[in-house]
Parts: sequence; C-alpha cells; structure tokens
Amino acid sequence: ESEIPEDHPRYESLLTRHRIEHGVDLGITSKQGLIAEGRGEAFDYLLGEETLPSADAAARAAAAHLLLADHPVLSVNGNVAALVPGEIVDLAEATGADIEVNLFNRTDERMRAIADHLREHGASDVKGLTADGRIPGLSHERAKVDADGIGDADVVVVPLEDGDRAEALGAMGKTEIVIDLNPMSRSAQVAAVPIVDNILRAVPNVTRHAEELADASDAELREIVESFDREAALEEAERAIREGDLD
Ligand code: PTJ
Repeated sequence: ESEIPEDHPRYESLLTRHRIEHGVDLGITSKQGLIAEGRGEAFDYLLGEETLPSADAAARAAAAHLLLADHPVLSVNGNVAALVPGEIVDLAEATGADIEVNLFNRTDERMRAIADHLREHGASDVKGLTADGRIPGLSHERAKVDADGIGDADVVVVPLEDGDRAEALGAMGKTEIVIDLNPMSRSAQVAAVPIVDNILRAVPNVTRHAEELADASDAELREIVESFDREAALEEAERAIREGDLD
C-alpha cells in the first residue's frame, strides 16, 4: 500500500484496487469481486468520491437501527473482508453486532480464509461456518447461514450484496441496511436503509454515529430511524450521479 503516493489524485481508488487484488492473492476475494470493484469505482467516480449528505443521514439511521436491534449481524463477503476488515470489527464492537461470513460464491477455503483474516483483525467470534440455517427461496450454497447468526437476526448489514439475496433476507422480515455505491441496484432499492457510499467511508461513518449515539435514549434512536427517508436518499444519490460535476 505504501507504494501509492498519497498525493495521487486517485489515491483512494488505487488503494482500494490494491486491497482487492491482495484479497484475491490471499484467497479471500473472488475473481467476480474484481469485477464488482470496477463497477463500484465507476459509481464512486460519478459521485465525486465523497459522502453525500443523504448517505451520512443513512449512516446515522443505520447506527440507530443497530443500537435498537435485539440481534444485529454484519454480513461479510470477499470484498468486504479485503477492504474493511478492521473497520467491520470496530463497528461490531460499537453496536454489539455479530459478524457472519456469507458468500455468493461459497467455498470452504474462502469461508475459512475470511474468518481467519477477520480474527487477525481482532474479531473474537466469527459466524457463518456452522451453516445450520437457510434463507428460503435461494439456491442451496447462497442460502446457507448460521441459525444463531443471520438466521436469528432482526437487523442485518449487507454490504455489496447481490439483489436476490437482499430481497430474500427482506422477505424473512429482517431489517436490511445495504451499503452499495449503485443507488439503482436491486439491493439498494429493497433496503430499509440504503447507504449509497463507498464501503471504505461508510463503515467508519456508521461506527462514528454509533459511538456518538451510545447514550441516546430508545425514543431518540426511534426518532432518527423514523425520520430517515429512504426514497429521498436514493433520489439524491441518483441525481448526484446524473448531474454531478466531474473533475
Ligand atoms: O465474496 P462473494 O463470493 O460473496 O462475492 C461478492 C460479490 C461482490 C462478487 C458479489 O456479491 C457480486 O457479484 O456482487 P455484484 O452483483 O457485483 O454487486 C456488487 C455491488 O457493490 C455493485 O452494485 C457495486 O456497485 C457495489 N460496490 C462495489 N464496490 C463497492 C461497492 N459499493 C460500495 N463500496 C464499494 N467499495
């Protein structure tokens, strides 16, 4: 990472790319993850590589949901593990959430490599390997979850998710917080809270809000949840992409 000069105009996107490549080398990130990264970079470029006010409001609503939850779970795939392993551990600590590995292209090797990687970054317990629960309506491998993890969760954070699984989790009655740079993606469209932002910025931002709200009453947290307008957030992101000033 140190080879990228910090004053390079595309420092962040080069750093992201480097982390994803490294994730592939470590057996954490899938080759499809490289393609997902390219898609994300294009959207981030169009958004000016900045957190929109509506994405910040979404991050605050997400923090409030996580603090109110009985059993919040953060779902981690190969891209998330490569990009923000330590930041996910920090968010889990700030909100009392479980961490669960849940993959689109599930293999035992990648499941284990990702769980080890998260433990190296400070995670004490990583779920997902028991796989004794199922998400109804999805093909076998992608449907596997831990019964006492995502299976039991009331609030789930699903970053960089594919639309089918996001819809299926929603159909199970779980409150979904999606982090996705594409406001038109199906997962963003079905989320209770779509955070249209780069996961590199979004995860630390949700943690910051959670820390700020640590002493807030349930009534204050509920007020934040209820005043968040998901349609307006999606519209603002789409407008920023269509009308943005690019440099
Ligand atoms: O590790 P696995 O096997 O679970 O596979 C994970 C991927 C990401 C390959 C899989 O879930 C997939 O194919 O996802 P998609 O359908 O490519 O969707 C990924 C979404 O994440 C796209 O809408 C991208 O715009 C978005 N995205 C990519 N990079 C980022 C991002 N959103 C936020 N931050 C990013 N850095």
